[in-house]
Amino acid sequence: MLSEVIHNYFPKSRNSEVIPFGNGHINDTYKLAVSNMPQDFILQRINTDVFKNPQGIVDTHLKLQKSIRKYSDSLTIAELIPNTSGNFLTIDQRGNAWRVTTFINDSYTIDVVDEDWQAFEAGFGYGWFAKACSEFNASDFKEAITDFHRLSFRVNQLNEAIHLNKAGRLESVKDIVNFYKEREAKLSKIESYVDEGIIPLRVVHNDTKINNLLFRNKKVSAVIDLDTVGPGILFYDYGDALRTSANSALEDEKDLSKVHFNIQAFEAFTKGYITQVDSIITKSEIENFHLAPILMTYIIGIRFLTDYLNGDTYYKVAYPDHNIDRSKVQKKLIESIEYQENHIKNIIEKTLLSVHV
Ligand code: ADP
Ligand code: GN1
Ligand code: MG
Repeated sequence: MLSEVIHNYFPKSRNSEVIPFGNGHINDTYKLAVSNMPQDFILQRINTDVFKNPQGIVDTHLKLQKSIRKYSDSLTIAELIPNTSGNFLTIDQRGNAWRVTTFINDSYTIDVVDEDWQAFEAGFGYGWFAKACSEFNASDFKEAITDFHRLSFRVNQLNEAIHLNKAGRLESVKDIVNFYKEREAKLSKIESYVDEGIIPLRVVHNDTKINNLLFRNKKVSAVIDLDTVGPGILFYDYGDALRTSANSALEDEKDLSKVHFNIQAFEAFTKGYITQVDSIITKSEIENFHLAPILMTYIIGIRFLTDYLNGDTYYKVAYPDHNIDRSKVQKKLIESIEYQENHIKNIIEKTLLSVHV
């Protein structure tokens, strides 16, 4: 299957080496080395259970790669490579959707921030991406997954999973379900700000976890995983990025005593972010930013919980309790954020509100 796909891109190549690559939860990712080609590639089977319109995400990627390079020499995105028919998407005989992009050399990903410069660079990287996308009109893009970050949609999915209890796991996670349920009403209000147009709709990344950035030496060098790029608010990207960039531990850490919201990393991220977005961000956006880490952590936390209750049909899992372990980490992070609420607000005031346009 793989060799058939590779042949579509490199018909003259005799040998190729394909190795599974990275820690993504959604697509199947391989590093591809082809004989006679000086550079390596990333080959990905797009998860079409998740992305129902793979051509749409390829089209979005092409739009970005046309314009985004002018924004920096030091930061980049991977470029899509056409197959021999000139298409950027290859559908194999079984109906699988594939794409090939350039491999960003000498780079690495980070899963846990353990030094402040890493968080600063993460903020710089996602800030750069926000600025580079500010030339686009949200109305020219479509959401890759409808209502992806809409809290009410995610809550409905959780309620349905609770009701159906497909995997028979509900009883064992009642306390976790209760934890999330208790916070639902308080967090719902942010959705209305978006609907009322108080927070402007932009083109944003929508999946800003820290391992969707590539680092080279001690600098951020690329923003990857562009599948979800489309309409959204800066709030989503800022909050979702902090969910991992300011987590003191892994997203699936079993020892919850290691998990807390690292306020120093949070501040460093915010400082890196504002160096890039200072010319585009507005006061109305910043005013709600203090709610972003908690809301985005909450949304991802209930998505992991929902998937656990449904029997692990969405995220890749390495073992049966993987999704509930991830959800417990988000729960612990939420508790830590709640505990430091005032401190978070103060840092945003000091770092962001003083420089807004
Ligand atoms: P998923 O949607 O499954 O998360 P990603 O597009 O994020 O898939 O890719 C998974 C991993 O593969 C990334 O976290 C990164 O380690 C690696 N990766 C993806 N694209 C590139 C690239 N162009 N160059 C180098 N590494 C990459
Ligand atoms: C998925 O694709 P990946 O692994 O970078 C997910 C995100 C979640 C994240 C949680 C399309 O991100 O929304 O926040 O897992 N992406 C999709 O780790 O659902
Ligand atoms: Mg990814």
